[in-house]
Amino acid sequence: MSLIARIGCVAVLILAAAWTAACAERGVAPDAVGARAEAALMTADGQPTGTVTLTQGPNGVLIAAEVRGLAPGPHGFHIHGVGACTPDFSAAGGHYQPGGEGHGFLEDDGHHAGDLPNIHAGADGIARADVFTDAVTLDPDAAHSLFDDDGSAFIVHAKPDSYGADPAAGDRVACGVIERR
Ligand SMILES: [Cu+2]
Repeated sequence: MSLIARIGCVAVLILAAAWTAACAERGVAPDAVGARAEAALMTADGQPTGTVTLTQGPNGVLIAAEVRGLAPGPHGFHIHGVGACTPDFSAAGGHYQPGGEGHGFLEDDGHHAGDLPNIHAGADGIARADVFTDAVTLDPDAAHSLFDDDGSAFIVHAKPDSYGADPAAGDRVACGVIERR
């Protein structure tokens, strides 16, 4: 084998190793792609108030939300770290953060895996949003899985997330446990 061919082979091997490492880090196993989940949102008094659907893609999770009965304007919309909404919405715990980062898209230290952009309700009180994130996965075997030991839940807040270290999003007005579909 010529020297140039050998160098070429080494380069291919290095690229293959880098590609494998990048895919492992992202944590999306091929057999997890296409997995679906859903959260049925309810108000504090137990009334249905919307649905969030999640679809696992090869590079992250696509989240589609429709929430009704909101005050017009922006609302914090997060994945919280415990799959429970009872006896009250505090059961959902804080934001999902398997990596231990701080909160806020605009902070230097990264953000919680469960941080998501605010959703905006129109004058009719309905908010619809599509969001994509690679900070979480539906793959139960990955470190940043929404299906960890205690599950996960969506929370809609009364006020918008500040995107800073203190979310300041106020009361929890809707909650839904994330379940496989
Ligand atoms: Cu929240």
